[in-house]
Amino acid sequence: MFAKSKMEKFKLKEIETSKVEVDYVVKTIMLGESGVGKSSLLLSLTGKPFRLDSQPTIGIDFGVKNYEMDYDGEIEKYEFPWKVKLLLWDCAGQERFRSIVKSYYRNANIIIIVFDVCDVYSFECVRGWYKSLEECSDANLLEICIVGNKTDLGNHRKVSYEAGKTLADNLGALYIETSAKDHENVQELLEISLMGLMDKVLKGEIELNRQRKNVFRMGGGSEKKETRCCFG
Ligand SMILES: Nc1nc2c(ncn2[C@@H]2O[C@H](COP(=O)(O)OP(=O)(O)OP(=O)(O)O)[C@@H](O)[C@H]2O)c(=O)[nH]1
Ligand SMILES: [Mg+2]
Repeated sequence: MFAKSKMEKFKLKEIETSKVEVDYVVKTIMLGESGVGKSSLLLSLTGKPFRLDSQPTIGIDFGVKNYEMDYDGEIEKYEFPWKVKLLLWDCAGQERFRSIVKSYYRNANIIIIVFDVCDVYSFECVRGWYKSLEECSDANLLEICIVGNKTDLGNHRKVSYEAGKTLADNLGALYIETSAKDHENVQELLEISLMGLMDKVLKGEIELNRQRKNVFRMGGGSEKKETRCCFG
């Protein structure tokens, strides 16, 4: 699927501790209409059981994942593995929280826009969520992943894989389908988003602030920016 990029050369391993020094902090936000399953995806991502009675999010919820990223090959300038802390903001889909949610767009690195494959309206809203990003941040500096969730409800599906993929291609985004209920493709969702982001970093399309210095190889180039937190 990612044959032309360096993405397939990344090796990603989830690590437990958050006490290690990190190379990158990646801010990820999850958007999409109310009820599409964002909080259920967050539950699944953080190893918690699925809830049929999941309630609408009030404002914002939050999760953290830590990864070690290695690269199978030589890249001038970069020393691997990288320790990456991924901060995951689960935003309320309800209209009344829109202005709060928009205030979280700032300095985001990955945007995950979720729709429900059984709900055409939520799919039609994806473009609106994408447009809201353009108003608030530079969409070129982001990795965007569109997610068709609830694939376990196969018989009720209203949006085809092809429709989802075509929309994602048109928006220059990644596309993946998930089931938060069956925990299917959920870890993969974060992994492809993170690898997509880091692929752009390696290509020089996106610059992420490094949290610790000396991650560059000696003689392979110098740091352009001072280390500082990449959010806030
Ligand atoms: N069958 C099925 N149901 C799901 C799935 N994901 C979420 N649901 C259900 O969909 C409903 C809404 O899920 P939430 O995760 O709360 O939706 P949300 O996107 O966080 O909604 P807001 O917080 O209001 O924006 C709940 O009843 C969930 O149990 C899924 O993958 N499959
Ligand atoms: Mg929610």
